[in-house]
Amino acid sequence: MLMHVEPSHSFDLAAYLGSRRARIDATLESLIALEEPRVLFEAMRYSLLAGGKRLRPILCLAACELSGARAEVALPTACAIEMIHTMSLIHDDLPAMDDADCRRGRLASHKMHGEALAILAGDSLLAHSFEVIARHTSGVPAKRILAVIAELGRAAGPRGLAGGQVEDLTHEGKRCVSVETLEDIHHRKTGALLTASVLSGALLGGADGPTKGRLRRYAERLGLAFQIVDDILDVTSTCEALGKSVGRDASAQKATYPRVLGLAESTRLAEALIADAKDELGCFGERAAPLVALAESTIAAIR
Ligand code: GRG
Repeated sequence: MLMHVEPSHSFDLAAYLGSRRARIDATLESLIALEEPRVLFEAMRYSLLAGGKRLRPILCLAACELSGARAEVALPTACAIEMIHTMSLIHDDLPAMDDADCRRGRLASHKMHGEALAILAGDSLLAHSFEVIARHTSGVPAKRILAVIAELGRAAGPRGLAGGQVEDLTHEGKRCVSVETLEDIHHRKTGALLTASVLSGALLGGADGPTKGRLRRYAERLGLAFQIVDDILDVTSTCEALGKSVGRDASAQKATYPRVLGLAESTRLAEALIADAKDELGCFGERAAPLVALAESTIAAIR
């Protein structure tokens, strides 16, 4: 039976996030130093070091620690995951995709560097991410590293991000999209990389089967809730670099939870998913405090 998990009031999430982000940002900075061709490295760094929340790498480090290893073991993989995520954001913003002008409070990569360089910066980040894992991970059996590479390759490819994006584009503008289709799109576009982030940490940390199962279910629920919240917040998003409300208006054409279920039901569903996600971690007690607090923070913005 699942234990109900109450919020951990003693856990200081803000301090935790601050120190984790600082560690991740410093490592990312060192992993992509400026080289030739300079314009390419500048474009990679422009998007990667633009100050995202670093949720996926933080999840990876937290899952590694919960599984019994030092977070440091998973640091190269955590940074590689942020590279894959950033690559997907750059390509998502392209005119052929969402055609967005802004990202992370700045001009989108193609608006700043032109389309060709934006595409190549994304491609380079994706390729570099796997090189980083292979070259920089140490103190872990090679078998675990291979399993991580397989997880992340799957999450980025046709069964994950790329496939989810195709599904999303296919359904764009359609009046009737079922909840099942929507769930499938979101599982691939958002859930796959979030889940792979948590599982990679678990694999590197040496988690046993039941722990991996619980972490997977936690991450799947969190991933879906995260996307529902993102859809809800989309309605009010703004771009400081342009000084105007953008509301990611490509999403006016997109299948989203608020459009299919309405705002109230979407909010209720996100809350229920987060409660389920936390319940998966009940048996780990205080060890799961960071992951529980992260799950709670995901829906704080819509409460
Ligand atoms: C990876 C091969 C490959 C292709 C990419 C373009 C594409 C295919 C997929 C799009 C995936 C995408 C952009 C999904 C949206 C996920 C999402 C909710 C992004 C926002 O994440 P946050 O809020 O952003 O964590 P920050 O900026 O904080 O990192």
